[in-house]
Amino acid sequence: MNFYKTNTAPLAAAFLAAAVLLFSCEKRTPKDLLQESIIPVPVAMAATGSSFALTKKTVIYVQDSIAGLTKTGQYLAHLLGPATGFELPVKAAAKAPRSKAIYLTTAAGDAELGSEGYELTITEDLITVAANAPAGVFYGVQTLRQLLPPSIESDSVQAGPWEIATGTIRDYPAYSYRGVMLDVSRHFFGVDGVKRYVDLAAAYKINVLHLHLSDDQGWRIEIKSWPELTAIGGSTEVGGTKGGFYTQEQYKDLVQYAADRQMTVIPEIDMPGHTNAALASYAGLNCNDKAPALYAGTDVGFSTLCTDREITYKFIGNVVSELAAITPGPYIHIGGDESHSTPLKDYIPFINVVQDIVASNGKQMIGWDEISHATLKSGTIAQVWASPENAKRAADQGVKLIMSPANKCYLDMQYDSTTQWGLHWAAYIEVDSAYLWDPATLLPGVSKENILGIESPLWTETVTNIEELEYMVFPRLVGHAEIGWSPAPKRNWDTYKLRLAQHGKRLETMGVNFYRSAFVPWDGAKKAIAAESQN
Ligand code: TNX
Repeated sequence: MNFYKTNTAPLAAAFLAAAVLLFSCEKRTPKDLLQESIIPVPVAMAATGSSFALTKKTVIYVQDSIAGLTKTGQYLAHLLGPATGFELPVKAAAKAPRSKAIYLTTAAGDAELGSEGYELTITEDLITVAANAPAGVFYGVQTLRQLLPPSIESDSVQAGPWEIATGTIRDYPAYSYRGVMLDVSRHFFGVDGVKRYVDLAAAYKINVLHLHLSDDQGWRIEIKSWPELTAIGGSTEVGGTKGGFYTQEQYKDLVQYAADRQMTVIPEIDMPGHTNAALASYAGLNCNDKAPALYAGTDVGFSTLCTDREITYKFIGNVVSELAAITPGPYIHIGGDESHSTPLKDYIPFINVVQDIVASNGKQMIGWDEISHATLKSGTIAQVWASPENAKRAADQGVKLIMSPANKCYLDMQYDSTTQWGLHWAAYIEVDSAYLWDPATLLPGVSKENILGIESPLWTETVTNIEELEYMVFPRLVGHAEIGWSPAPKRNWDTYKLRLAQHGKRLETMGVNFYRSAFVPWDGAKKAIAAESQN
């Protein structure tokens, strides 16, 4: 019998419609997707005015047998669990489910989205996060997270309801490199603290964690072939307090934790300057064969590896090869900044040799902008922090740039003269100033084509623990995240500061110790409501 060709069809359809109505008759709260405070602001949004209700019956489906997706599905379930009290199951599905589900898929088949973009479609019955690759799904999940009330970030059960505005979001990043740097040398930060930092940064679609692992004040990564680096060089930090270091196992664990959040770890070993901790550990790395004392101050520019000794290059070769073996990402950062005790005639050949060492270990070299004095390979990357001339010289050599201008990006710069921690040699950087710049137009001779992305470094001469770290990082990093992700024409301080104000509640619920800048109307919404109720 061909059911659809008989005249019972209209009746059957009406019956079906009635059944659908009956089973989905929960009243949906009208909600406007365009009113939501999403950071970074997405490329495109369209609202349909209703809402999806997350309940204990919601199921998270991941497209069959894609490993990265299952992890992201579980990540989402863990994210939603504590505040909702729901134990949402994560199941594999060959095709899109029909209702009461969140569906994660990499079958978007949509070239415009690239490898990190996503399309998030929310109907009354179904949420779909579609991308071309797991990273895109992960970022779609971060956006979805921001569509729930701030109380979703609580670690104890909250009242709900958990309603998500319906509509569609299409989104992909302006820059492929969106980084944070943490200096664990001046003050050491343990694995748990760094993991928290990774979690917070990943929530804003940051995809690189650059670890500044060595400096004058401390060597922080186990190198099995040179054990004194950590035994001696890792023992102290600024102020002379006890230092610390990561074992290779701990580092690998951190790398995996970051990878599960779509973040690539870039290890930095600073050279030929900023090396007192190494020089104190091995006398032979010094031109006079004398190991200096450990250094717990905050001066820069006084130390250098002995650039004409064979042992120096054996040392670097061993360090780079051990690091390369535990670093799946494509980059090794070799510092190269402020080598004031290394004459330029020695510095240039030194950087050229180190560049070859990094390449022979299958990695691309990153260095601070001073490396532009050397002859750079096409895969090398220069990180701009201070000098427009160095930036232009690197761009003219055809290499890509990471933009970290100190007067905009340095998270150790004080907000204003009253800030308790930090320095101000480059600038005071208020929350608006950190946001109000465009990497593509900042420097003469440097345009978007030259730029891989942006990175926000936190130097820790004055920052000693996670609470202080959070205060310096938040909320400026949130603005940097928007600069790195959102298209320049979509960025606007007047609308951003309102969205950021809403995120204050999120950060608070996450327990983040952030700076309540007077330039952001944190309680503006509350005031508006209070004013209304007085009328
Ligand atoms: C400059 S930036 C440095 C660091 C300091 C920082 C303090 C750079 C490549 N070098 O050694 O920690 O200033 O703001």
